[in-house]
Amino acid sequence: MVNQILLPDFLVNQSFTARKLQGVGKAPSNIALCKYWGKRCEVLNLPLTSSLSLSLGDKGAMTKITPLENLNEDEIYLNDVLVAHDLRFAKRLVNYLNVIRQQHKIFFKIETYLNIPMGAGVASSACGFAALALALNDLFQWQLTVPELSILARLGSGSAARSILSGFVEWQAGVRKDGLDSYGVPFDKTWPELRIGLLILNDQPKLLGSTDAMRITKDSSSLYKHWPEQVEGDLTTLKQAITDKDFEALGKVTENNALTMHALMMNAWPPICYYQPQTIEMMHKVWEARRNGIQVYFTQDAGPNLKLIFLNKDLNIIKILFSQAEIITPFPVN
Ligand code: 2P0
Repeated sequence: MVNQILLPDFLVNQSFTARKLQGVGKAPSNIALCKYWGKRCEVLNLPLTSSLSLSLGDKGAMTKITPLENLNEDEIYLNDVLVAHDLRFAKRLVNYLNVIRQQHKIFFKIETYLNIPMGAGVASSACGFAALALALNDLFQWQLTVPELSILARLGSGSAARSILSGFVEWQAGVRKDGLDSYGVPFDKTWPELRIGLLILNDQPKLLGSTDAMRITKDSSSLYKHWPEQVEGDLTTLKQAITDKDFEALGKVTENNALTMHALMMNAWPPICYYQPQTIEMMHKVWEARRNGIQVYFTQDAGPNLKLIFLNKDLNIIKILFSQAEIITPFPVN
């Protein structure tokens, strides 16, 4: 078992001399249609199963990283506001940078800009760590490949492995202990008619983070043993649905995959329940809409908010039924 993060092989001989004044990286957020839930290695964020996501178009993070002269700690800004070092956001960034810089005594000003609602469960850690990995690569001009960038981002947060790419992305679980085969690969299809509706029902920070929730589920849910088999089937069905542009199949598998993930959590001990009354209320509203012939489905991550998935042809009715939804266009529309 790996319990300390070693620098990935591809960075060992790289230079840590900045090649420009500032490195910049930009990455989209993503939502999983087939979820990542459970790790085979917590230190390296290696998943037990592969997962498949859809990136959120121009919604995500932009990060600028500037080496600081004569300072011996990092300066962290989020949307132009200085972040105190004892906050979770800052701690995660500093811990991540400590892994990357290892023995090099080099500190940074890190400026992250998010254009997604904070605390809305739209994977701000995914796009944040992906943008940071890209910014480091730019600053030091490492010329890393896409798999290497994905691995680097994964060390910050698992789902960040998928945010290095855009569109549909499969994060391959891999089998290697060092994780060098666990990275995002494009599933190279577009679907410009797809729309995502973010339903922010509660923006309070969650009580239990994903890392802990995954561990509790994996260790205590008697149903968890069925999860890898479900994921395998769902990945196959999703890829076929995307290839065929079969929206009903895509919606059904996406919604069922999320509900199954939450069922595993309810089956864990202590039980984990990310549902709030408003979550259930909105699920019923989605099901009612479907009974009335509207093709709308939802997915839910480690929080109470729902993400609707529908086609542009139903945009007007969705805007009426779910007036609070923020509409996202994942693919460029001509
Ligand atoms: C996903 N989630 O596939 C799943 C589904 C939430 C529910 O990946 O511990 O922030 O940093 O690897 O990536 C959220 O967990 O967890 C997540 P870590 P991460 O999108």
